[in-house]
Amino acid sequence: MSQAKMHIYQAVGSPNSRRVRIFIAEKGIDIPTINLDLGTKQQFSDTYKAINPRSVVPTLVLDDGTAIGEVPAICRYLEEIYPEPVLFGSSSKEKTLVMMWERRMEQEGFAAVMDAVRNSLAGLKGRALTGPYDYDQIPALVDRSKQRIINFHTDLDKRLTEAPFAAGEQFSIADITAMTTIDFAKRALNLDFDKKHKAIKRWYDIVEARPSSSM
Ligand SMILES: N[C@@H](CCC(=O)N[C@@H](CS)C(=O)NCC(=O)O)C(=O)O
Repeated sequence: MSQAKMHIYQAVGSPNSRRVRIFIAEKGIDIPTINLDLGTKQQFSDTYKAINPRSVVPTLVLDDGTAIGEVPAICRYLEEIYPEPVLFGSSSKEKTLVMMWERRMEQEGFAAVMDAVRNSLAGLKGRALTGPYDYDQIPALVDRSKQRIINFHTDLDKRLTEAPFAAGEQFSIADITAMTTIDFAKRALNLDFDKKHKAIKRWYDIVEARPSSSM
């Protein structure tokens, strides 16, 4: 599985992998990719566990073999080595606001979708949380998670009446996480934002029109 030169392990249907794929497309760079099939549990092979002991994708492996997991950390590294176009903010204030909004998009949006999906899908029984340990599903969490997603849509709509993009004036990693969250909820739960959310619609049309959204 391992090879020299920077490369990335990912899975085609994985929304966390998609966040990184979009980020890479926005940077206009090309990183060799190794696809894992999560359905046949390739993430649990001994070879992959030696690379990412949490058995999750994506993982970025550097030329020297250093393995970087966690989407924001992978993107942060890519921002450091490919600074243009800026996706984490430019000034100290912008960088901090991007980090704040990225965390909010992930914790209030993306994590809620993940919880609803993983606690409801029959195929994920005993796998309610990703990672090396097995956890039973808690069906009562599904309704609460769906309510969290609806609240996320409401809060995102309000935010997008204040600023053109999630973190302010510029497109950033926070928009990538927000768009991935919206598409993930639509695809996996048939839960879209409401028609009354006009600010989301205005923003979504713009981010969806970027070539990176097809990643
Ligand atoms: N916090 C991790 C989450 C990674 C994660 O949960 N990835 C999912 C795919 S979207 C996974 O690897 N699932 C493997 C499994 O279900 O066993 C990150 O930011 O990379």
